[in-house]
Amino acid sequence: MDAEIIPGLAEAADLARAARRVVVLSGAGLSAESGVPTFREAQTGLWERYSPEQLATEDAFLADPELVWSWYQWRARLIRSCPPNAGHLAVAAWQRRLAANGDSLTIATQNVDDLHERAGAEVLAHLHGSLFDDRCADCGEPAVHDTGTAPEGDAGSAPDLESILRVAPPRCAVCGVGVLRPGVVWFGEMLPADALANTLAALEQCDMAVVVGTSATVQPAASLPYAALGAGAAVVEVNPEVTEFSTAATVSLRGAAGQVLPALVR
Ligand code: BJW
Ligand code: ZN
Repeated sequence: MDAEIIPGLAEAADLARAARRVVVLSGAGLSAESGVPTFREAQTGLWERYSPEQLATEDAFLADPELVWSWYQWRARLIRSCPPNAGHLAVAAWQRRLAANGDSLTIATQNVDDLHERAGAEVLAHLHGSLFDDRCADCGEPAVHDTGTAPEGDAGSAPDLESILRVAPPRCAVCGVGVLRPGVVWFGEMLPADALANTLAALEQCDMAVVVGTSATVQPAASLPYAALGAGAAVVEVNPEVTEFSTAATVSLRGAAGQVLPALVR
């Protein structure tokens, strides 16, 4: 659909033009047009093909560190091959424009990729961590190797777990005892306290929030847009599908981020 004729776009664009303190809350759908799979979409979502219980909990890692490490290495390689899309670029350009006027745009993302950064934006909070911030599973120290560029090679298609190329997680160079784990937040783990607190503080002071590309099902991230509403801000949702948050949003724009965000902030 042509972004210009999306219901609510004109109202949302007016809000965007007037806003001086913006928070963008992004989820996996923002990176979908870059080729990064989301989690819960029918057919293409990672949790349609893989079991989060087998891959995305601490117990899963303790039970089979090689399997979990190897799967996350595949995810990291895949993301390395994906460029930022028009949605990431629009957010980055909007951030620069507001900053040049002495205003602000703060990004808090649930995404473990680095596509906001590669689009040129500064990210306040990676609420669910990052695929490129490995740390020791024992002592917690960050990996000393450069994980920012480590996972190279062909990402290939989504691997079968039975035949995935198994690579043992490297041993921690700091304590020499533990092994490295991906720096992501698994189910049952707490979000980084500073990331959550800083995001809440930004939401409490913003005049507009944009919630883009999240199914709004995973807590506590799913509750964050309500903090902006509670502070009196307008909250615009961008998503091709209706979500749990749609009815609460000030304006809910039904469309893909790569189309809607450039039109919203033009
Ligand atoms: C587009 C688009 C386009 C498509 N443009 N849009 C019962 C038991 C145990 C725990 C719980 C429980 N009930 C609740 C909990 C807590 C749990 C939780 O919320 N679970 C629910 C699923 C039920 N939460 C946690 O455990 C969190 N920690 C916590 O709460 O600590 C306290 C606590 C401890 C112990 C017990 C209880 C509480 C941690 C959550 C960590 C989530 N981690 C993951 C994996 C990260 C690592 C990895 O990448 O593998 O984070 S799960 C996964 O979901 C990932 C994502 O960040 C997160 C959110 O997904 P997101 O971004 O919303 O993606 P999708 O796929 O869901 O949606 C995509 C959307 O995009 C869709 O709406 C599309 O329509 C849209 N879209 N194309 C715009 N082009
Ligand atoms: Zn260690």
